[in-house]
Amino acid sequence: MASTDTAPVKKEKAARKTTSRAAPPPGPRRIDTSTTLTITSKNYSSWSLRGWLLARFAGLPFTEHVLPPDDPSTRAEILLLSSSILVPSLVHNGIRVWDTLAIAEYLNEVCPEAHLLPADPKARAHCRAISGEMHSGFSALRSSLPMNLRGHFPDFKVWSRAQADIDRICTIWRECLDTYGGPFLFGAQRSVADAMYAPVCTRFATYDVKLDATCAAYRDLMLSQPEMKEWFKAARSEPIDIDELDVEF
Ligand SMILES: N[C@@H](CCC(=O)N[C@@H](CS)C(=O)NCC(=O)O)C(=O)O
Repeated sequence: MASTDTAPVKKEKAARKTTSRAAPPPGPRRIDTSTTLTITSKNYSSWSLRGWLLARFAGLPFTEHVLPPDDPSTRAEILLLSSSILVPSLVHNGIRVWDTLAIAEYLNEVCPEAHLLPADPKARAHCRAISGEMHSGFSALRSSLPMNLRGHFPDFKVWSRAQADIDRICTIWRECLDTYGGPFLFGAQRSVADAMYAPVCTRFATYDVKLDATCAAYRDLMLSQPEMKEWFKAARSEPIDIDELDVEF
């Protein structure tokens, strides 16, 4: 007799597609319904969050393609979209872009009116530099305080190398907020840098990282963005669980 025990699980784990539409930016725009952003877990995947926020900040309508990270067919499917076998991966007008920073640069080109990178060359260089620092650095923070939106570990003991990453991030934030006047890192407009550091804001909340008033206000502002609230809501209802990350530290 064929067992149906696994059928609901398989159904739950099937890739989910939803259309994500931000408020359109001013000016004419040809809507391309074939634009797709492939991501994985909304609870655990910080790079997925960055890519998704960048597309939303750009105002580009897109269809979400959410792949369950533990499904055996997932790696093969990601490989077709992203040569690095990593998400996020964007397909727009037949052009395939993977790697979060490449997606950010691409979105800045195709949606210039969104000003994902600041107009001023000095600020733009600064924005690229701190976004690059997030992209390639802070490995202690990333490995010891993994993104877990549903988790809350208030007594978490931060080890010294992760604390050094946290201190550097706070210095970056303070310099930006002081130089450009806030409330976002490069002033009134949300930029690539805000998307890059958004998962850090969630980690600071999950692990109750102690922050000064300036950095705490920036964290709270980012966590209260409508796009972040929408992402948190989806993360809460996500069926995927990675047990190792849900232990009490
Ligand atoms: N440098 C890459 C990092 C992307 C990355 O590490 N993505 C993880 C998800 S958070 C991934 O795709 N993992 C899939 C896997 O390991 O199978 C980027 O900027 O996009």
